[in-house]
Amino acid sequence: RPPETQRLFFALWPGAEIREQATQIAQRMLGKRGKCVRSENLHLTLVFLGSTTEQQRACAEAVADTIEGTAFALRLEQIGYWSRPRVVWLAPRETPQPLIELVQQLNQGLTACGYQPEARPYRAHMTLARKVAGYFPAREVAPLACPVEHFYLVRSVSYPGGVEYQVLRSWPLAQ
Ligand code: 2AM
Repeated sequence: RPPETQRLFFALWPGAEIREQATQIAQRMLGKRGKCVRSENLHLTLVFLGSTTEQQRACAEAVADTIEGTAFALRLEQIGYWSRPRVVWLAPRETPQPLIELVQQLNQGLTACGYQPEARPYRAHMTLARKVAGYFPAREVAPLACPVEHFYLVRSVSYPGGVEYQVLRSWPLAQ
């Protein structure tokens, strides 16, 4: 029998207020176009681990324990559209240096756990809506200022009605 696995990822998880505001932006911009991500599910992925064994999970958590990250502020202010996955996202215009370093440290450490680092350059984004058909023009919105003081290990559980994200653990970033 193959080992049991969980679908995991490291993420930033903005507070409820920011997620509510992001949902309002999404609903205002998209109306009935596409399927808006529920407020409780809004996040920014740092590193997608995918299918993970118990052993790999322990390894990934040990890597996270060694991270020396710094807290930072995210300004979410750009809406964009990726036509291939058909998602509309909200993102910072510039990726803060501490965020770049956090993702780098995670990717570097995680190679020892048997993960293939993402080949594409990191693009911090919060997916607001999926299955958005047709062109959706990029635009700026009033910035959502988002203090980032932790990062999280999250499990994605799919069920017939959709997906649920379970936050498994959090790690603080130094002030
Ligand atoms: P997305 O929002 O751009 O779709 C949980 O599925 C999280 O992991 C989502 O934020 C999703 O990004 C990301 N994700 C899912 N599959 C992925 C993959 N193959 N590579 C990178 N990120 C992925």
